[in-house]
Amino acid sequence: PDGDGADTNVVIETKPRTKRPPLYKVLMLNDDYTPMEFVVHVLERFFGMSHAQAFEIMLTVHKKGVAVVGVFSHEIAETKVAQVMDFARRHQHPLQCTMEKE
Ligand code: TYC
Repeated sequence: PDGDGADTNVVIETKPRTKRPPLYKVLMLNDDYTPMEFVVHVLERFFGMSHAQAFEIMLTVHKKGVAVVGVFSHEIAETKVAQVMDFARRHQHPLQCTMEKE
């Protein structure tokens, strides 16, 4: 029935995969000069943390050198980093904030 034998009825089965967008960790880095209260304020203001939460994370960064302060889509992570870096620069603090793919 297929004439010359060419297959005219190939079914390619693929798993129905829904691809989620990659997530990015926003990291806060320790330094020797930025005041602790400033970092706490940044975490409250830009990451919606309570004062107690913010203080705890700030101390983790202070002691360990770095901590994840949130996980977001690429666009939101980029915005958070830019907001923190701009706010720190405007207050002349060397605070560093970066992002990396999860
Ligand atoms: N190490 C700073 C100090 O002793 C405090 C600090 C904490 C700075 C967290 C940056 O991301 C940071 N004043």
